[in-house]
Amino acid sequence: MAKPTGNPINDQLLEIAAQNNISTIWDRFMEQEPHCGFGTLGVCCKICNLGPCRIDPFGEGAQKGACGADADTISARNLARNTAGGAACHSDHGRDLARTLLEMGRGHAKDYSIKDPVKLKKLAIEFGLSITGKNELKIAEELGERILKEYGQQEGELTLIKRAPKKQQEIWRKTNVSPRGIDIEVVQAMSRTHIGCDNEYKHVLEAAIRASLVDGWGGSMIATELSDILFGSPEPIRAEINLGVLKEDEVNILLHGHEPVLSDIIVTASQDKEIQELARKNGAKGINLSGICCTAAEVLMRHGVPMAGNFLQQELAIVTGAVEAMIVDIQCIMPSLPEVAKHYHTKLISTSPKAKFAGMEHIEFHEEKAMEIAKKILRIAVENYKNRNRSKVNIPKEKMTLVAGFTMENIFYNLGGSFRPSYRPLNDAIISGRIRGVAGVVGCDNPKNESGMCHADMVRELIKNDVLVVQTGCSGGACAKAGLLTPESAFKFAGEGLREICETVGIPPVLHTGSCVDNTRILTACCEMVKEGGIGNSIDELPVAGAAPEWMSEKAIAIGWYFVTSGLLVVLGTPLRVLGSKNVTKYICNEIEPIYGGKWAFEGDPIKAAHLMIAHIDKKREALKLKPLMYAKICSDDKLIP
Ligand code: MSK
Repeated sequence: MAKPTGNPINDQLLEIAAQNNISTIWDRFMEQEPHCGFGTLGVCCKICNLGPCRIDPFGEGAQKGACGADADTISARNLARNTAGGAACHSDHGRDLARTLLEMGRGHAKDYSIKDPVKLKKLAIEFGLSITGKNELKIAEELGERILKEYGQQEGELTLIKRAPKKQQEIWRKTNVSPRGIDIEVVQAMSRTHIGCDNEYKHVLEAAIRASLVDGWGGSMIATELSDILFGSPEPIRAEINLGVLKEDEVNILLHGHEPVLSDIIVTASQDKEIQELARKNGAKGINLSGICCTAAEVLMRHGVPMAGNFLQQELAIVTGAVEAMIVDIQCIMPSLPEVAKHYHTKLISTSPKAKFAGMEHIEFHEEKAMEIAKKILRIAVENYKNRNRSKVNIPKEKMTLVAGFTMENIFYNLGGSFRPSYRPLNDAIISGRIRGVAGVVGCDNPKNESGMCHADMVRELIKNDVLVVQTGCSGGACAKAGLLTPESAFKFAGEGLREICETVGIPPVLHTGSCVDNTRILTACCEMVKEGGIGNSIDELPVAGAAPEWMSEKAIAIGWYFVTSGLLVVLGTPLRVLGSKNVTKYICNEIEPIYGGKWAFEGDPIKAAHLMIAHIDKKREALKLKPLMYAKICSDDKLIP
């Protein structure tokens, strides 16, 4: 059986899995140990068929691959390809939303509508369109076309780059990384890293940086904006989280993946009288939707749909024996799910034209027939309720309340109060020393760590030291389960200064801002802080830092890169796979800072990592000559942190 995960609910379900010979991610992870040292250090090259080649990290064996590539070239190329993979995923997510907007505007996707017309018009103007005399559908059509053109654009610059402070834009132009179009930079990161192409490591990393910038200031930012337009801009909303949200007497349907195009329609379809009636006919009291991974964040923020679990809990959700159907689209969906589901009645349904899973039923989703397909899937789930084997049901009792749904715009109001919609109060709180600074704690959960504990430990340490925390993705879920995402948690965990602000404004000390693509809300919030003035003229001057304590996906690498090259410190819980190259490690962890203002750091201990971020924030405060902290007290024993 898998070793204890540090999370009692997971451990309880893992025991049931073990009794039934069900293999989970923790078992398979252990089977992989010890992990390949060459791969871990980034010095294994599988790019061409001369290899696989590897470099001896101890300097005794081979120092060059068969083609002559050394550790610097190999690790830089691997990192660039990982970044391109992450950027591609996020950008494709944005592309699909642009296509939905376009099809809706053309009248082909009638089940969708414009939920935030103000944002639609604002974005259209930002993209250079005239909106005078045009109705919303026409604007949507033109905006969809205009955005899709940006994917294929071959020269010039991305439109949304202009949101960044002038200094960041100038740095990107001067260092030749300002992205031309979305697809070209991802393709070029792949072509430059082919055998015998780009091999000077700093130049190779230039391709990685460009690819990451098309994610942060392109594909992901587009995805966030268009989701708000199509599904509504989130507002703070109270909901519940953890596997205890599953219900004994209702049809439990899990929405898992990333793109809200289907999940949002399923929420509407689940309220349909015919579907509700069908649930009752099948003996259930109703339909209980809940989410896993970032799809969960999308429907949580906009509809208050509970979040059943994070990435690591997707198999365990099935092990509860109470799930009638899990509906998946793309990203972070384990291929192991059909194996687990064989032991239960759970139906697994894949829906994206981009992803099929061996052993899953595939019902392909198309926007033109959105509601029809959503209802078809719901009927399958509802009719499966009668097949639930009560003797196999083990729903944990634990669940927690959270408040989610903070955005760049509504933080604006929350921090300003209804009569002062501006970032002024936030900037003033930082200037006066009530709040030390802001930290973005984001990313996945990973069996290398203790199931989300790293997130919660890090965040508790940050808020204790008056750092306001913003979160996305599974990291937000982990902290919500630890009870950190309620206004009340300020009384329990926050330092005095941060507590005062939370009490006055009525916000939690930890703000959930959405899914992985919504990390761009953090970028735009940074831009607003700069615009508001008083705490720096560019992102790199802000007392802000970021972390991904349990990262695992390539998307996390792309996200980290765009934060670093936008000017922030990013601390990872496990290192990027570059340690086999001293030069690449030195470059991305030190030498890059004077160029872009940000840098990477690697620290496995979440408390020490929190103090790296606090030290960085303090350094920025000092450079800005801000007032001393009002209630400052970093425990002296924490001073051991560099
Ligand atoms: S879902 S990328 S495990 S945050 Fe976005 Fe969670 Fe990481 Fe997937």
